[in-house]
Amino acid sequence: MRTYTNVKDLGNLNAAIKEALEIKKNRFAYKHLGENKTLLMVFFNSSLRTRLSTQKAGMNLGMNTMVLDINQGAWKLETERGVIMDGDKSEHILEAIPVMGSYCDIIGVRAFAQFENKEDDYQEKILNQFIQYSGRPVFSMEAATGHPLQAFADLITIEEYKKKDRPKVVLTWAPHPKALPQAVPNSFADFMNEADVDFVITHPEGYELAPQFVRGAKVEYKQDKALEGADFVYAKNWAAFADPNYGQIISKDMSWTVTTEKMALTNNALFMHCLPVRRNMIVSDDVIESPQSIVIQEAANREISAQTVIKRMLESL
Ligand code: AN0
Ligand code: CP
Repeated sequence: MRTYTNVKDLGNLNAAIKEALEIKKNRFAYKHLGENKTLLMVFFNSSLRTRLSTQKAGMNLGMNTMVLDINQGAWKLETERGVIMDGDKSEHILEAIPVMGSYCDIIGVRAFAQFENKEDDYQEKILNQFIQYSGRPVFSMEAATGHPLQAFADLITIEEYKKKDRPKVVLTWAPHPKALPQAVPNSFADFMNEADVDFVITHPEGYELAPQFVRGAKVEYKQDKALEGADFVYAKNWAAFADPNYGQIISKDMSWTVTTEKMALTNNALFMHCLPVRRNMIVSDDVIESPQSIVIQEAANREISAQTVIKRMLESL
């Protein structure tokens, strides 16, 4: 595997889930693969889970791991060609990327949507420059439009906890004080559309996601109706995608918070969220602390999704 940015990069999804569950049973079985190999993780944005789980995955595989926080201690990077660099940016990304590539064997990149220009975000300008210029296999650790390590971990979690063959999985928008990217819901939809689940997306009008991710999924504007019979409730906030409101908050409707009353509409559903989560905005204390909440188990599976992807990349070196 040379790139990991979306569900298609995994090939056969059932085979990928099977491989992940085998890795989970014995996570040190492939320690020889990473001997004398170096993983570089480059962060343009903050992280708790991705940073720790991906580093742990690399270590499980016997790799040396290095972390670079671009905004803390590295030179500020210019990302556009043709700019006269007389401002605060000391280095161009077109030198920085091949230099980073020269010190490692595999690169993970976190570079969120900047919400300045929809085309730049949806063309994945930063991630694609790493793919093009690093000379190394590159995986997304949440880029502008996707978070495929999260969605793969989510799918593994659903596979582990489902009580029926084709569970109903509901992705629900929920309120949040800040404008958040569409990366997590995009990738969740990308994966659920390929998985053996009954997938429904619910959000207030105006929060429609990009059609290339929604594809054939059911979209229901009434949250209560969408939640009926749900086996999994996956909550997430995102800012508007549709023009002219791209990147903006158009509603903070607190009636969309996932509460005990909302969970009562479901088929005793399990509650999921990628974390970090703002309590009593996205989800009530009672729901996230209830036995129905599997957010911690879901986060733990980030180590497994990362390890499956890095293992495949090591095998392709
Ligand atoms: C980020 C987001 O919504 O994309 C990261 C989630 C994994 N969340 C925040 O910035 C709070
Ligand atoms: N879920 C997730 O990616 O968390 P972090 O932003 O803490 O890495």
